Amino acid sequence: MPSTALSATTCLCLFIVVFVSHPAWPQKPPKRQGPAQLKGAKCCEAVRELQAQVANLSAALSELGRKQEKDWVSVVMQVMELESGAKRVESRLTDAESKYSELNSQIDIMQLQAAQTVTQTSADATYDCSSLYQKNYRISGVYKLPSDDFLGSPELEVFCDMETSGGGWTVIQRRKSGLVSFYRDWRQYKQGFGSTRGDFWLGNDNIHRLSRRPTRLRVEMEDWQGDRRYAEYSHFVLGNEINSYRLSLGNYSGDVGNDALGYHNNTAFSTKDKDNDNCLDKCAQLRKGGYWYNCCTDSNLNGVYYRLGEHSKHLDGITWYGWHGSSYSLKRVEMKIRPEDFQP
Ligand SMILES: *[C@@H]1O[C@H](CO)[C@@H](O)[C@H](O)[C@H]1NC(C)=O
Ligand SMILES: *[C@@H]1O[C@H](CO)[C@@H](O)[C@H](O)[C@H]1NC(C)=O
Ligand SMILES: *[C@@H]1O[C@H](CO)[C@@H](O)[C@H](O)[C@H]1NC(C)=O
Ligand SMILES: [Ca+2]
Repeated sequence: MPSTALSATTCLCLFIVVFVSHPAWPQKPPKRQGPAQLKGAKCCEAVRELQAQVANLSAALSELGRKQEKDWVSVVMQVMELESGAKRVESRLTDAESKYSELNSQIDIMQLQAAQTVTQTSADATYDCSSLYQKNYRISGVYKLPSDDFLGSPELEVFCDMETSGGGWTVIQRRKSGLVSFYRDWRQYKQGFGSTRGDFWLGNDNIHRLSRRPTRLRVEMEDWQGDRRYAEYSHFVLGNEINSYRLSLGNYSGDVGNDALGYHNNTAFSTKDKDNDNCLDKCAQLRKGGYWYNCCTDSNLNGVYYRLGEHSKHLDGITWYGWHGSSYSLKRVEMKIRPEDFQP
C-alpha cells in the first residue's frame, strides 16, 4: 500500500530530523526525501514510540538549553558581579586616593597657617627679601610679603635681588625705562608708585618700616656707556612721616668715586608740594623729583629720566655728582636695602 510506504518514509524523515537536531544520536545513513508530508500522517506503534522519544528528547534538549542558559546567565551574573566588585574596589580606591590628597592639601594648608601664625610671634617673620632668602628663595623677582598684624605691616609686593653681593636685597627704587614719572606729590611718595618690575618707588612708609632694623643701603648705577658702579651705606634709616622721612646714613663704601648721597645725610624728604629742604629755593620743583633735598643736590636719583642724547644737558636729571658731574643723567639706577647682619 502506498500509504504504509509513505508512513515508513515519514518515520525515517522524523528520524533524520531528530538526528540532525541531536548529533549524539547513533549515526545512520539518511535517505533523501523531502520532509513535506509529515502532517496528517497515520502512524503505527513504532512511529508513536519514536514521536514520544522525539518529544522526550526535545523536552530534554530544551531542558538542557534552559539549564545551559541558566548556567550561562549565572556565569554572566558572576562575571558582572565580579566586575562590579572590581569597580567598587576601584571606586573605593579612588575615594581613598582623593581623601588622601585632600588630607595632604589640608596638611599643607595647616602648615601654611601654622607658618603664618609663627610669623606673627617669632624672629622667623617675613620682614623683607632677606627673610625670604633665609627661607631658601634664591631667585630674583617679584615676591609678596605677607601682611603681619604683629609687625603692623600690610601685604606688600616687592622685588627681591637675590644675586647681587650675596642677595637678600629688597629693591626700594628703580629707574630703567623712563616710563614712570617721579615728579610726584607727598602722598604718592608716601604710598609708593610705579611697577615693581619696572620703574618704581616702594613708598616712604614701607621703606621706613623696612629700615627699623639696622639696615644697609646699596645704590647701583649704570651710565650710557654701560659702565656700572655702586655705593653702599651702613646704618640706613628712613624716619617716619612725623620726621618727614628724614634720611640717616652710616659710612660710605663703593666704587663710584664720590659719596654723593652723604650731602643728603640727616635731611628731610621734600616733594613738589612739601618743601622740607635747606634752601630758599624749592629744590623738589627745581630738580623735579621727591628726594632728601639739601640745597639742593649732589645726587638726584628721583629726577627726570633723560634718554641718550638728552642725558647730559639738564640739572634735574638722575644725577650722581662726582661720577659724571651734575648734569649727566644716568641710564639705570637701583636702590636696595637689607639688614646689616645679613649672612648670605
Ligand atoms: C520519556 O522520558 C521519561 C523520563 O523523562 C521516561 O520515563 C519515558 O519512558 C520516556 N519515553 C520514551 C518514549 O522514551
Ligand atoms: C664708620 O667707620 C669708622 C671707621 O672707619 C668706624 O669707626 C665707625 O664706627 C663707622 N660708623 C658706622 C656708623 O658704621
Ligand atoms: C651721616 O651723619 C652721621 C652723623 O649724624 C655720621 O655719623 C655719618 O658718618 C654720616 N654719613 C655720611 C655718609 O656722611
Ligand atoms: Ca626750600
